[in-house]
Amino acid sequence: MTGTPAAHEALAALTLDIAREAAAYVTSARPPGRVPVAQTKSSPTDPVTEIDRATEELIRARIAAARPGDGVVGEEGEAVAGDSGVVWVVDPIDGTVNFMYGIPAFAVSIGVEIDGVVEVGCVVNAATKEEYTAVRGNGAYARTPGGEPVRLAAQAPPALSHALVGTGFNYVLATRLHQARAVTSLLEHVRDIRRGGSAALDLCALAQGRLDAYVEQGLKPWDLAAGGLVAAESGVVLAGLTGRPDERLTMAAPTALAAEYFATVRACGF
Ligand code: LIP
Repeated sequence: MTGTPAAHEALAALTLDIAREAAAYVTSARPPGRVPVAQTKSSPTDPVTEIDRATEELIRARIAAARPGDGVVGEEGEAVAGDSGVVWVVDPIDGTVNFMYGIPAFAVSIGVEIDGVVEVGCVVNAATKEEYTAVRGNGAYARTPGGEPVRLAAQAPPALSHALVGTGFNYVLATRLHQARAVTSLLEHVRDIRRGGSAALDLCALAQGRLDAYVEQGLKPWDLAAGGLVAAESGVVLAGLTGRPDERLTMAAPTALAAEYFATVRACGF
């Protein structure tokens, strides 16, 4: 039953409901000024706030109430195996540093895997309430508050030299320095870069035509699951250094640009 189109659409509706509720909580719970750090993780500049944790608890509670046999993999809590074949991949606040500083680019990102394949994705920018949704094989859509869903089709620039590239830098210094050197090389080949601070929103921006390409090293499954499906369903090709996108490297570009862009990224030493 979980594999039918009707089941996917029902999962998509539930995912959007949960993401909307979580995004509303994120903004309602945010105090004025800078949000205090509760703990750091991979490095002293890799923060988690109490609101990250509380938001993931809210999402997990809604999933358990609606679909008690499903598994959950989340950024802030222990993995839950489940026995339904459905696993929820959750980043309660993607762009935590942006959230801390009050930069309006932080998102609730929820992907839903069925038998190991992400079939549903939802990214809600908690600051702007822009929503991005995708069901595998049924396209990707963006919706602004009060508006109707608009189907997304990624746009390729006229040439690689005109590509606006989204990227990010890792919390771990050694990885960040490696990325900085590679981005410096890449800048010789493209228009410019933008560092938005949320992988999920960067991938949705690519789907929406606000970026032409994307590259980042160090993404976790919860950074990539939902935004990666939105991008793929808008006509974006995603790849890793030697195959599928993963933590080692995630590259993304519209089909017409992909081969040249991927070769250039590899040549720049990412
Ligand atoms: C963030 C990613 C972003 C990356 C940041 C961080 P978080 O996830 O979405 O692309 O550059 O370093 O990893 O930590 O805010 O959930």
